[in-house]
Amino acid sequence: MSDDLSRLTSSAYSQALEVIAAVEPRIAEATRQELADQRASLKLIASENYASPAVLMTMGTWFSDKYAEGTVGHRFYAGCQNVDTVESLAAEHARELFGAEYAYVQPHSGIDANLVAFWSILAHRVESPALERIGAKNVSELTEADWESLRKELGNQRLLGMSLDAGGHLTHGFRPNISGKMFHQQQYGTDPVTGLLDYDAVAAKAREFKPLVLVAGYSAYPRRVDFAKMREIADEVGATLMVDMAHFAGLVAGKVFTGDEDPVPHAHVVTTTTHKSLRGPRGGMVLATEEYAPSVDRGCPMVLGGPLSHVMAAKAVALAEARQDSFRTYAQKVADNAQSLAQGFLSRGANLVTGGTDNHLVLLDVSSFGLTGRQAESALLDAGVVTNRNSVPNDPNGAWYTSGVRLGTPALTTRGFGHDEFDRVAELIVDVLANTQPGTTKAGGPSKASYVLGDGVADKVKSASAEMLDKHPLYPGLELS
Ligand code: DSN
Repeated sequence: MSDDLSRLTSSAYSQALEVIAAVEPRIAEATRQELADQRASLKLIASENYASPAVLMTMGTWFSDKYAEGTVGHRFYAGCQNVDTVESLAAEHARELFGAEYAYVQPHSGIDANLVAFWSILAHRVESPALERIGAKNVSELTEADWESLRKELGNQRLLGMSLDAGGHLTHGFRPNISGKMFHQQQYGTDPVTGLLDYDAVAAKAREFKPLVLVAGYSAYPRRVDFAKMREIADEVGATLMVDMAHFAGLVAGKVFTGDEDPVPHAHVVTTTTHKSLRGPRGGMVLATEEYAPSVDRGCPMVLGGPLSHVMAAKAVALAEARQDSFRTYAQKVADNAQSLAQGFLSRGANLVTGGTDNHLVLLDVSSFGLTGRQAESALLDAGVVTNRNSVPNDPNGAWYTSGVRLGTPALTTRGFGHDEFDRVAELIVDVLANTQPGTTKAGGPSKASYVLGDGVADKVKSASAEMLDKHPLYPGLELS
């Protein structure tokens, strides 16, 4: 940020906090404290980032007060002309940034984006042909008996996605999620030896299961995916290829993932969040081919409540930022830094799922330290290192305690961390884990949650981190009065 912008941002936030404090001072205080805490910790949660002040400020306006159910030019409320401007601009930036035929920027989150995608695929692949068979143009023409048979068809579809412990997401057909209830689902995993996706095995499963929807994408798989191969598999079995690129959208936008690694030219429908590696506001988005556009466009009110117009405005700002050359430099650094982090662990004898990374995250298997993911996550937090525990393939500790810790580079790369800092981060993490012992339950048995962190380790790591964090301040120049 230039000095002028820093001064303006400092003054804007200081005054905004005064306005908030006049109503509920505890919220103003928590907001100040959140900035202080984020500034003072090593944020390694792979799905988090730091949005620019321009993106953050765009969310704090009166667009929040406007209802705008429907789509651009076709709203269920009057007075949506400015929301139309915002939504059209955000969609235009998204289409041009990703080279997509169609973009839908209303989803409030990644899960919402996936729900819109599921319903769009069902509407396009099941509902439309059923209407044709019945001889109706529109669902409003259906009789109750027609509805009954349509419901049976819609609710009798198959989805094949990556399993949660191989790195897939809850919404890719995992049982406790609605996606695992609304579809008959099966999951594909990774190779038990290499930990890598085995496309032949995915194809074999798809041939046997014949899904309507093949879901690709992940939230904890530290490797790139060949989407051209996934599309071949989908085409062979007549499935719609849906890619959830929430985690790596920034690497697609920044042209780190191109050709077969770019999902947009290969998938029928692509979903994403906007706040992870893409560094925008918290929200979701759907990209689609023209063929799927009309059914995605029905997302609100079919699946979603009224769009968050203030967040769509912030999406437009973030997408405009992502179209700048500097974003490509950032995205490449995110990937390079993940390599540095991975090498930092491997050179110190730690185990990584798949033996490394070629995206923005690493999955550290902490069982060699004698710890569960839960113990490791908690000990690291004591030392000011913010991570999240994560299952590893075939995890003996299940999804709650886990055996892994997931670490990503997008946030600290935004702060300006480079190779040396990420190597040092790996060293500090190994230091914490090597000095953490599993604790015991109240009854004296082995515990998967409690732990004992060696004396002085947290302070030593915090002070080593502080040196790096001070060198790369979060929101440089932003001073709250
Ligand atoms: N919560 C996101 C993540 O951490 O990957 C996905 O929902």
